[in-house]
Amino acid sequence: MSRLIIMSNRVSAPMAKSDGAQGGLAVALTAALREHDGIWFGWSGETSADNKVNITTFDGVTSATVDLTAQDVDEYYNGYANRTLWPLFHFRLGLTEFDREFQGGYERVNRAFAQMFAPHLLPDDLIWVHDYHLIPLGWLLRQQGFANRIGFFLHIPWPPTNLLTTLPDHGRLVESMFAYDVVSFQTEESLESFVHYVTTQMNGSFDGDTKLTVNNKTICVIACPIGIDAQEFIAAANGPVAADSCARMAASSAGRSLIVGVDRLDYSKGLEERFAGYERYLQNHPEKRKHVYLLQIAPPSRSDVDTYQRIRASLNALSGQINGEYADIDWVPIRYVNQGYPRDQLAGVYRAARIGLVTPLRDGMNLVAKEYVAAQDPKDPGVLILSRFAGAACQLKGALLINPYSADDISEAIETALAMPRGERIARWQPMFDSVREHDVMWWRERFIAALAG
Ligand code: ADQ
Repeated sequence: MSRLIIMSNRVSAPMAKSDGAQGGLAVALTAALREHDGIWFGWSGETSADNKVNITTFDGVTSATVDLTAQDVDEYYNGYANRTLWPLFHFRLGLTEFDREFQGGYERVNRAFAQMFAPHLLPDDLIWVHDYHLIPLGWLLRQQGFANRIGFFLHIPWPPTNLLTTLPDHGRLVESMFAYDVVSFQTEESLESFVHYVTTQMNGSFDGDTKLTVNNKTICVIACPIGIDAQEFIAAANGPVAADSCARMAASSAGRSLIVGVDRLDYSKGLEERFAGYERYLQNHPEKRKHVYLLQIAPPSRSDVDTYQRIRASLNALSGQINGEYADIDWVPIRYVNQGYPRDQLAGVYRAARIGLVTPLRDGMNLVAKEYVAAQDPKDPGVLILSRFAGAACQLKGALLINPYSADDISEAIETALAMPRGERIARWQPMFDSVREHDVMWWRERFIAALAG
C-alpha cells in the first residue's frame, strides 16, 4: 500500500504534549496516516530563521514541521493567505488586500515547503495537499520532478469568476492547480464556480462529470463535503462530561431557552449580523425577552491581522450595547465568551441549547452546524438555524435556512424555532442526524483518497 502524505499549513498530528483535544479533522487524518504509514508536513507554528525539518513520531503518526521566518509569517500567512485569499474567497472584496510582497512571500514559502519536503518523499506516495495556503504546492513539487498522484482539497469556498478575476495573477494561480490529479471542493456550488472560471477564462472543457481539461491536461474535479467524527461526537454528547456541562447550563438558564453560537472570531461567521438579528427579536418580542438568552462562544483567531482586531472590538461594543439596552437585574440577554472549550464540554452546551444559531455570511462547510445536530437528544432535539451561505446548508435541509444578512430573517427564525412543537423538531432533526452520521469525516477522507488513488 502506498504511503499517504498530508501537507497543510499547520500540522495537527498528535504531539507528546497534546492535551488530547484534537479536532475531528485531525482525528480523521491521523487515523489515515496510521493506516497508510504516512507523514504530515507543515509549519510548526514557530517563528525562527532555522530552516531544518523536525521529524517526530508520536502515537504511530509521523509529523515533519518547519519553522517560518517573521517575514514569511507576515507575507505568506498573515499576508497573502489571510489578508488576500481568505477575504476574497469569502466574497469580501472590500476587505481584500492586494500586495506584491504578500504574493512574493506566498510563492517563496510554497517553494521552500516543496524543497524541504522533497527529500522525504517516495515515488509511490499519495500526496494530499490542503487548503488555500498551499494552492501552488503541487505544481512546485512537479517542478522538482515528482510524478506521484497529488490531490488538493479546498476547505473554504471557491469564489465566482467575477470576484476571482480581481486577484492579480489569478490565471497563474488556477493554472498551477492543473498540476494536481484531483481537485476537490466542499460543495457543488464551489465546483461549478471553478469549472466556470476554467471554461470561460482558460478555454477549458468539462465533460459534465469529473473531467476538466485545459491544453490537453485533464484533472479530476469533485465536490466532497467534509464531515465530523460523528461517532466520537455522539459518544461525547452522551458521556459524563457533557451531561455535567448540560446540567450546569440548565441550572444557570433558570428555565430560559438557550440559543447558542460557537465560532472562531472571524468576520466570515456573521457575528455582528447575528447579534443584530437577535436584537431585532428582542425588539419585536418584548414579552419574550426574559425567556431566552444568547450564549456566544467565540475564541479569538488571527489576532495579528487588523480586520480581526476590528471585528473583536466591534463585537465587544455590540454585545455591551445590547446588554446595556435590554438587561435587567435578573437577566442578561447575551453571554459573550472569548475562549475555547474541550469538545465534550461543548457537546453538553449544544445539547442544552434549544436553538443552534449558525449564521456565517459565507462558509466552506461549517462543522459547528453538524456538531450541534450530532449532540441533540433524539427525544427532544433543538432547532438548527443555518445560513443558506454555509456549505453545510446543502446537506442539512431540516434546518431553518436563513439569509444571515437579514436581521428580520434571523428574528423570525428564532420565533419559529422557539414555538416549534416537539414532533416537528424530531421530524426535522432525524434526517439531518442520519446525514451527519453517514457522511462523517471518515467517509469524506475515504472518498477523497479513493479519487486520489485513481
Ligand atoms: P473553520 O472556519 O475553523 O474551518 P468550522 O467548520 O466551523 O470553521 O470549524 C470550527 C471548529 O472549531 C469546530 O469543530 C468547533 O467545534 C471548533 N470550535 C469553535 N469554537 C470553539 C470553542 N470556543 N471551543 C472549542 N472548539 C471550538 C474551515 C472552514 C470551514 C470548514 C472547516 C473544515 O472555514 O468552512 O468546515 O475548515 O473543512
